Amino acid sequence: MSRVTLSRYLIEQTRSHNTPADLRFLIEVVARACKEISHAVSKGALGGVLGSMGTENVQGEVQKKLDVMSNEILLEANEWGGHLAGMASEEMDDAYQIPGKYPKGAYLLVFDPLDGSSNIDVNVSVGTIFSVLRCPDQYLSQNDSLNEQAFLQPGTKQVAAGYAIYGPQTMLMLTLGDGVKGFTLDRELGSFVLTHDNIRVPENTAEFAINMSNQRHWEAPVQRYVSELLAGKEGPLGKNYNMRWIASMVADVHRILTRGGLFMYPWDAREPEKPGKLRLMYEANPMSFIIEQAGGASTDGRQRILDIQPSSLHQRVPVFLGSKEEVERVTGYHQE
Ligand code: P6P
Repeated sequence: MSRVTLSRYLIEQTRSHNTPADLRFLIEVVARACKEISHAVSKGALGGVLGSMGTENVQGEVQKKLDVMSNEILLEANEWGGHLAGMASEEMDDAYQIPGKYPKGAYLLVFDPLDGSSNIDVNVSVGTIFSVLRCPDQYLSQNDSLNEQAFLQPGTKQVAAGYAIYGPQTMLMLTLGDGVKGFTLDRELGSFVLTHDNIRVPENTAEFAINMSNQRHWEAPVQRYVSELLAGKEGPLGKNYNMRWIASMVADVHRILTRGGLFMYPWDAREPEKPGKLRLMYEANPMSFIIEQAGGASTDGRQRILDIQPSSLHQRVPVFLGSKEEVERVTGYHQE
């Protein structure tokens, strides 16, 4: 059987689901940028790209050289194409305005250019997370600056979401709202090839992912639930659980997408004014869209993450996502 590349998949989606040409072009451009990021990441010390910039991003996090480089790769790849009204990134305080010399389009691209970058210097998988929204008509203008309000849409408004994971293989996981597809980068051809046609998250699991060093800071219900997981067969859940924590959301979510599991980054008392560590617009929303499209569930502990009405570009949320049964057990939240 001839191999289905990302380009062929997108063309066939256009025929079967009327995927707009500009959206198809957007995904192709983002995928190409991810190939360039993968190449830079894989060079490591040989590319002079490890280590920090000595600067901090809007989150107050130290910026790695590859954070800034990956951000620039995505901006430069997308700004000229005429498919975007604007961009927003974990690495930039404000929305990115499309330069006046280029035409604007109808989509908004939001991304974490290099998630898990604290792992780069120790050669652990990192990734790029992206989310695509339509720009509301009232904000579309070829001449005026894009108002940041245009981005503040609930996750249910996403038209596409995906991530690239730079691990032993470079893969692109993508949803256009019609299930989740996985593409593996064939480095010899330079093409993403469809290798996982219809990904489903197993409904139940015996594996959870959380940073246990924060346990004393969690709310009581989360502490109780995690202690039940640790109690294993002898405990109330009646089965033994395994634990993984890579501290790279892309890698932890990819494992869950592949073999099931529960990912948790709860609110904790270290920074009580912040509702969590992970960012809604370019981490929680795209990952929640993907997980739901694969039959999983995703909540902030009280409501469906995709229903949250954002109040700011870099808003944070608690995240509980993965195998539906486990998400429901820990949060009492029911995913339709
Ligand atoms: P901690 C990476 O910095 C990140 O944003 C996610 O990719 C990851 O899941 C989380 O933070 C790890 O956080 O507190 O365990 O280092």
